[in-house]
Amino acid sequence: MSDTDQKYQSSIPLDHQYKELPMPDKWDMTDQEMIEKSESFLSLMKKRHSVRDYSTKSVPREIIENCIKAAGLAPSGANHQPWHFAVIENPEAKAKIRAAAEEEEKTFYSGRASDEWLGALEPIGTNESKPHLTTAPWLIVIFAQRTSTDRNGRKFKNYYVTESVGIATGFLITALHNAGLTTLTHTPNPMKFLNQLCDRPPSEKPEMILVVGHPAENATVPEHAKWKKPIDEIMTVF
Ligand code: IYR
Repeated sequence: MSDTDQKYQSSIPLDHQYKELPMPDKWDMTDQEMIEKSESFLSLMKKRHSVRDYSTKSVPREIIENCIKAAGLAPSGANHQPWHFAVIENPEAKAKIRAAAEEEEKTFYSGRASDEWLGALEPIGTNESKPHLTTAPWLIVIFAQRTSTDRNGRKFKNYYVTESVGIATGFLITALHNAGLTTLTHTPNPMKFLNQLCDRPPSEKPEMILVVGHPAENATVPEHAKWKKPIDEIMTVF
């Protein structure tokens, strides 16, 4: 299958000229209203946890689709939107991903990772077993497009791809949390097997698997994950 296959072609209009529009969706809020908004968003985000224990409870596809639409609104280099989200609900497809991920992870945990890396992971308690890849109702595999192909089959470059896909992934995780869902970012190492399993061209780089669902009744989180850097360490004011 070649990269220029029609199903992989980008609909981005490369012939657009600069034209300005009055800013849409402008709103006015008082400082007090904005403080309250920022506080309530902060308390929502404080309730997001990376969870590894999922229930098999199903999640309507419409929610996943809305959250991916929100991710697709992220800013990106030259507005090229260099991302693709492969969404997997089919149990056999999830089982294949789990088997391939666990195969790679076995090698990672039993020698490929340095002692320093394994030491850093110790407080998180991870290992090569990834049951959440089959229990959770949805997996979203996020692909980054270093290059794309236009409607005429011509290849063009994308810019700030890692940054753009990172921002879109942040939007997605936040949208899913806001919808009441639980997520885990999972990065089996290496990840190239995902191209074949998700039918994506070799020009795309799998960035991560996002596990999406409801937490199991007895779900736990590592205590270490509750430790967050204080504001005076992550912010300086000039
Ligand atoms: N890919 C492995 C290892 C792993 C690496 C980091 I960095 C993490 O924050 C967590 C896990 C795995 O998913 O288990």
